[in-house]
Amino acid sequence: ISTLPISTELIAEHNAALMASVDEDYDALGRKLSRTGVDIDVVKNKVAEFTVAVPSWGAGRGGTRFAKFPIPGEPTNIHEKLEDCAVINQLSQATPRVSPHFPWDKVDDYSALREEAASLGLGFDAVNSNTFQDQLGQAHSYSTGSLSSTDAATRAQAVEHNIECIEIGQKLGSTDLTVWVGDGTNFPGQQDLGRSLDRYLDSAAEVYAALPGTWRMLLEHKMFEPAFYSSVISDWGSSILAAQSLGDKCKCLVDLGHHAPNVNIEQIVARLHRFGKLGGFHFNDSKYGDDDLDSGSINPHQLFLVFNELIEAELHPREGFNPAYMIDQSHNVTDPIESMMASADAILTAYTKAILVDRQGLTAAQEANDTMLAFQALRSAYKTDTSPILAKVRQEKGGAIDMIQAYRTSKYRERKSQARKPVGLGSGIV
Ligand code: AOS
Ligand code: ZN
Ligand code: ZN
Repeated sequence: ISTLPISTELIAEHNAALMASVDEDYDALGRKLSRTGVDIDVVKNKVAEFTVAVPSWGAGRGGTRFAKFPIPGEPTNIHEKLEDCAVINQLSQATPRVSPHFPWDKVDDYSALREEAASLGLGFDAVNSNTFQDQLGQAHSYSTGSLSSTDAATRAQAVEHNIECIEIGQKLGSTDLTVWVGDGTNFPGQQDLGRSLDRYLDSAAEVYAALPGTWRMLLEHKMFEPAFYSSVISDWGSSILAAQSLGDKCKCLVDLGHHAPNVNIEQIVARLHRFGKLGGFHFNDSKYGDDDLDSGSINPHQLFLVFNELIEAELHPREGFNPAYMIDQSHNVTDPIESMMASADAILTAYTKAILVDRQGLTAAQEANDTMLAFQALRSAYKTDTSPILAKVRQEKGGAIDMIQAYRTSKYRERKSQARKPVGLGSGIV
């Protein structure tokens, strides 16, 4: 039995009021695209198949190490988070999977949780382990690192936690384990840079050995934070070397915010794909560092260029090309449901524009070294307003044409603020 949180009548009524203008814009765009030989319905059908996962922790208000400002009606446990994720999926029709984080989302009965998610129209995506903070009652502190700690008992505990995450994931129907560690140093000389990677690789190999048949291990690199001098898996170079030494089932995950400003992330994407190691994404945007701002809010063009490489990768697949797409953002000043709906829209927009690139024209211009025409092939796709395609996709799948407006009309958050207990204050690390 389905228990969807937003009334389907409300969505239908909302769409009915906007349908005529969407049709008009869709038809106009269709005529424009047909002049260059593009069938808008083909594009629409491709976009309708694209989905991106949302993180369970993204449903709560994020925060910084300085403050967190909770909102009334914020979810406080995995059940409430799933319900909020169901709203995002119901209105966007683009986010049918949730990525859980342990021990944050720990429950007693995971088969029941899987059923609960299914009744909300959701499944589970990659499982995330957490060895970057200590939990109450934990035997060994991660203050010396986790998979790379100099302390053998701490490393063993981190390995065991990752294996437990795989076991939980199996019950939830996941097939990927995402491993991001905060391991690193704050002072030159604090640790030996070579030997800490040795220890990481040895521990990671133990986790890798526990992967069930079809499972993948996704290594997420990050330049800095919480470690401010050196991080063990700091960049895509460390990540791909680790993934190559661990084995075929180990791939790299690119979180867009985990690079130095101005780094050419789309080229990293192309490189990882070239060596069959592109495993997944955490979408967000950044201005300075790991800001976890909403996808496409700062640099939508970069997002488009990343998707341009993904389309290239799709057309020239390497073995095992099947990236796990996920949003990973910190919603510090917005309603997380609204942010994730808007982000799903930004991600699908970048994807749609990348589909519109005239691939033959682009390749011909590249072969002929016609720089301007090659650039224009990308530019003219990027300039296209694809919103009528996205609105139509949502409407046809049962979502809302204007997600934010429909969400506000539903008064979902107001209702939850009556029903849910208030969230405590404190730093909301994400
Ligand atoms: C941390 O910076 C990473 O983005 C990870 O993906 C992390 O596990 C996630 O943000 C939850 O804290
Ligand atoms: Zn991330
Ligand atoms: Zn991050």
